[in-house]
Amino acid sequence: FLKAHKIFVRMLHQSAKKHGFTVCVEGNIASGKTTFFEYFKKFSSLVEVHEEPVTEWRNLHGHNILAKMYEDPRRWALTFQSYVQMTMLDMHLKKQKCPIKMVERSIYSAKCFVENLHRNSLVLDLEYIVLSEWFDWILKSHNIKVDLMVYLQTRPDVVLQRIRDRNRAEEQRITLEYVQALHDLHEEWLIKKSKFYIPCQVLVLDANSDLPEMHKIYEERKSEILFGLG
Ligand code: DCP
Repeated sequence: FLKAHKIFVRMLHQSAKKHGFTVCVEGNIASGKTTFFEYFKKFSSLVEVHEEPVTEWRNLHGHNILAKMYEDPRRWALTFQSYVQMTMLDMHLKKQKCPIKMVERSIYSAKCFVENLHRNSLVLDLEYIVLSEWFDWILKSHNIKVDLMVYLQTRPDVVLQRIRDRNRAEEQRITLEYVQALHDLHEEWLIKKSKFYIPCQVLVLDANSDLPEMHKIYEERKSEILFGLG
């Protein structure tokens, strides 16, 4: 098994090295992006992982901007989302050192959150316009390369249960309606393909199962995830 594994890793290495491959991992809140990365971190010579800087969002020069956003979205959603947009751009522009770069979410999925906030009047029309102008300018003026999006598709009731179980202080106010709305936007975007721009092919994985089952799925689908859909 070890020998086969080594050969597999060498093959992946050779192929990905030629091109440099970028994978963005998308999905609802608590869809299992962190677990996904835990699995792929074992290919450390091949894969570099760029996780969302949630720690920074919780402590930005001493301010918990994530908490502020949930406490008073009308006041803080624009501030939070403009900072998220900047941190996403930073992740996209980070120089790639390994053949495969994995990124948690993307500047594209930040749109789902902004859209949801706007639909619920938590960002005003003009705030929405300013964020969108920034977004369009970023895409026009930077080369943001994404080769594959992995969509961890989950049921809203499943993610809500995970949010309750992990019990992050900032996320206590999240309701089923909120994760349902984010779910619907992800589905419109990545499944129906009727909303927002998709920069590449999308691999959809059922991510409702528990951890051991998810690891099995990643093991079975790893060459598609690391190489793309061809
Ligand atoms: N968030 C947000 N707007 C964004 C990105 C994130 O409001 N544009 C919020 C939602 C969560 C927190 O930030 O409360 C972390 O978001 P993620 O869903 O991206 O990360 P998770 O930690 O939930 O990922 P997972 O559990 O899938 O590993």
